Amino acid sequence: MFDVDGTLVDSERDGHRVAFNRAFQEAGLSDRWDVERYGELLQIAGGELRITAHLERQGMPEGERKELASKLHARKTAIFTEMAKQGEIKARPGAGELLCELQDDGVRLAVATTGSGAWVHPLLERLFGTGRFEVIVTADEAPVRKPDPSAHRLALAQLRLAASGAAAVEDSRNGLRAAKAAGLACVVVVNDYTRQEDFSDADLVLDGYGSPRACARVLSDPHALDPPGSLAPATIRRMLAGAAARHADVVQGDRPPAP
Ligand code: XBP
Ligand code: MG
Repeated sequence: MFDVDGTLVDSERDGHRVAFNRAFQEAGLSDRWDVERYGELLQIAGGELRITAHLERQGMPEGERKELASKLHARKTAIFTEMAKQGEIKARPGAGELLCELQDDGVRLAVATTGSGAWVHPLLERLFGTGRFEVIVTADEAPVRKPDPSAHRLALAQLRLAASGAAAVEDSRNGLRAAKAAGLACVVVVNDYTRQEDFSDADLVLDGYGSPRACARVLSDPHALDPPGSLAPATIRRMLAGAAARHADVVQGDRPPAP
């Protein structure tokens, strides 16, 4: 179950951030989010809430900022959708390869994102082909943003799977918290914006998907999964088997001793 922003695609710094700034400019506003400021704002999941928080910090009254944020976000969505359709947003290196390997291995693929459906669908279609994913949950279907687990839970329900039968791939603390709250094992593939976040409860943390030419660096491997320089289907399967065994141990431990 893949997240989109920052996980499957490199979309924040040169994608969403640029689209927000264009929307500000078109509306005649002098606000611009530089790379560093945008990194701070990423703690707020969801573009409209991100704009609202920014306007609130500037002291704009509630009624006014809600209306403006909604207008700006609608325009930002249109701009970003066009960027996605034009091929300006790139896949993270190795993401497409991993999807192919998983599919070849018989793994069912899904997306759980808190981005807007308007741009998620054309972006996935252009980069990976939407037919590849059995289920795609966006903010349109699960409007309460991560770290809320509703996107992951809805994807599980649509897949008709228990949490023990699926794994999440995320790039951020918010995404990891959402996946964990839904009961999923979770691999985090960090990027420059999320590298410093707290991933202590992740099942595996890598600095990329890795390839035979550029190995992924393992940042945390609490269950000794020992990935072979890349995130391989076998590693994900081992992670799920380990999570199931630990769960069985806990359930066993909860039972009163046999008479
Ligand atoms: C991604 C987000 C999104 C995008 C902007 O979080 O927070 O809001 O930054 O997209 P995650 P919208 O990767 O955890 O899903 O403007 O469409 O909200
Ligand atoms: Mg993300």
